[in-house]
Amino acid sequence: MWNVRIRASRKTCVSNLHISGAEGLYDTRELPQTVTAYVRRVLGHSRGLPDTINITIESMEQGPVSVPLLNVKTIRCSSPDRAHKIISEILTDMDITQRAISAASRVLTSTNVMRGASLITARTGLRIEPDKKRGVRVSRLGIKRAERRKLALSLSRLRINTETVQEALLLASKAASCQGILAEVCISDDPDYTTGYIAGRDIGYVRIPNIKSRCDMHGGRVFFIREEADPDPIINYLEREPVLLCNG
Ligand code: PML
Repeated sequence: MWNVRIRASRKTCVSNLHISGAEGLYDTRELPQTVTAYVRRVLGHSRGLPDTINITIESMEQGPVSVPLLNVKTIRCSSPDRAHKIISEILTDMDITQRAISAASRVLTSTNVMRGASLITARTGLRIEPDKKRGVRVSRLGIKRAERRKLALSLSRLRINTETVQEALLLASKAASCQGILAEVCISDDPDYTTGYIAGRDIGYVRIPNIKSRCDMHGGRVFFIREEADPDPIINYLEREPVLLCNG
């Protein structure tokens, strides 16, 4: 199988603005149409036209493992304060300490948004990702076309069948299947996107509306990891091991 990744960006006077990205795992015969579809997608993005498009097509040495998608639910939440309380309660029930929750909160409310995720130890609340600026990227994941269609159907029934939800659910499902990870919390850095989520093997993918206020520039992704876990295999799994998601 092949991992296809695309990233589109545009230089501005202050930074290199990320416009959009996508990735998936594909058979050889699917490559030409996939690349065309990805390029079309980044050219049609609401953030405007990119001035650079990077495409990586990488052959996977190892076959993918199959991982079930998490169950999705959306809870009622009317404000960021309420969201913080809900998230704290869920994490506390998982024996994640207040210290770790506060460390996560600092990452998620920083406007210095990391490209990848922070890894936070569940008891001592230490950030153990090797590169604090880049974070850890969840990559080498995909879904077969028939499974994508089934997913689209079930999300349509919930009226949330968007690319954003699909991509976030795929990523969260791969991460939740990693042995050392207890939970994930994610807030989009898009100032117009105010729904975030908390996810984990036992709780599923729990969407939280109003996790931030409109126009807030902060966001990010954190993984709470078992205190005693070795970070290297976790990072290797998240970043490098191919995973195909399927409907459970
Ligand atoms: C959803 O609505 O379920 C997706 C929430 C998080 C999106 C994070 C992102 O920007 O990738």
